[in-house]
Amino acid sequence: NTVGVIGLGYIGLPTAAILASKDVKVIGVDVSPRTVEAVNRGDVPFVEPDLATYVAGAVQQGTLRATGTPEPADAFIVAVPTPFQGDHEPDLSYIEAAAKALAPQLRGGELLILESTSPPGATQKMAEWVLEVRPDLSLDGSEDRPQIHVAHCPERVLPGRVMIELVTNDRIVGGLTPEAAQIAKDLYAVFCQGEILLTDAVTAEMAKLVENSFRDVNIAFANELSLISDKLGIDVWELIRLANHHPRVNILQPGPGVGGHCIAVDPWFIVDADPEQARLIRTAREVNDSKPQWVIDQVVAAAEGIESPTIAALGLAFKADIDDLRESPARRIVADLADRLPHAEIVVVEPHIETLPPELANRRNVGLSGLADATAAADVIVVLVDHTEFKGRVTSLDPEHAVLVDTRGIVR
Ligand code: SAJ
Repeated sequence: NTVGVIGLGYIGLPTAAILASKDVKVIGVDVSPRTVEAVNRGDVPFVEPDLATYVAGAVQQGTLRATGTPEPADAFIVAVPTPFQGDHEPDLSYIEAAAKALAPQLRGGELLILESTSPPGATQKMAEWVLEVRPDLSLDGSEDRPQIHVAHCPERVLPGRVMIELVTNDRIVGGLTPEAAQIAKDLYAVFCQGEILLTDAVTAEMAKLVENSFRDVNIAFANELSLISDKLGIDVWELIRLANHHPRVNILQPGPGVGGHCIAVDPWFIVDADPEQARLIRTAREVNDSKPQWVIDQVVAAAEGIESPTIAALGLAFKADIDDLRESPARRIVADLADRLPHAEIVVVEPHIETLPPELANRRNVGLSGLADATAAADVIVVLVDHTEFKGRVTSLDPEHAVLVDTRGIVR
């Protein structure tokens, strides 16, 4: 059996590599020549624990190779980006391009899986794009036209644990037909040890979006509590810790905003699908998206009256103990502070990186430093990420010496 994986990014490449490690012949397809060359050398163009070992092994065994255009295969897995555009409308252009690129390779009988996180109806849409190019095929074998089997199998792996969670997580498989779901299940069973649950395509699409929206709404609740607590002069971390002693209460943690490329994006797909009724989901997004501005205002207020303040910003990553800076609220907060306070010196402490990202590196008033130096010199300390390295090391600060804005509650 041969599987074509379209899109060799954070999800496509791990999936291709794990299938190839199970002796499935995998042809990885990517529009970036850099990615294609890297994979064919046995290299990985981004950091994910253990992935490099899998890729190098599979390329050496001859079970994985990469190319720029799709080739015939028994199954195709589409794992391309689904960003949003304009007023948070899903942009399916990458799915459309992938569908139209693989369509000419179909002979009939193939399995076609959409893995990208997608708005409801995207799997059906992908099938329609394929049939536009190939009106000689069908989804149900009607009029004696050869059939293709189309399903949606959203990924749910946590960055940093991808190679483990690909194997151990339960998996939802939604078919445009029950037969398509069953055939897709057989493919995932090659490497997935979790339960594989069958449903229809739209339910599978929504399940993925709902999982991330659940988390977003609950983080928004915590973030809203942090604003109310600030106004009432109480410690939100103590408040949540106490409330969570109730056997049926489990409040998440407030922070400087919600980052990453999933939780801050996926809820908008539900809002776009039903703007009138998705009121809570939209409000949660707005609450979380407005949190960075609130943090910026707090830091600006703390620095007021100091002629050329030094601000220590602890953390740039989008969450604790990773080096991933994409869609990070901390990064946005530091950039905005540099604009708002041109006379301040902002000293960033981020133990997981060696150089600042470009938009911060070329600013005159932003630099990178170690924790001890940064906090010793600071007039204001803003904690943006709860990295393990910071815990217990910011506690002993003298409040007379610096004002503390702790968005993660690590200082007790
Ligand atoms: N955050 C808080 N407070 C919390 C928990 C998280 O402010 O109590 C913030 C984090 O700091 C971060 C953001 O939320 O900025 C997202 O972090 P996360 O750890 O909640 O999630 P991701 O984006 O790393 O991964 C999520 C996971 N989804 C769920 O847990 C429901 C993962 O399983 C998905 O596969 C992934 O999204 C995805 O690709 O969709």
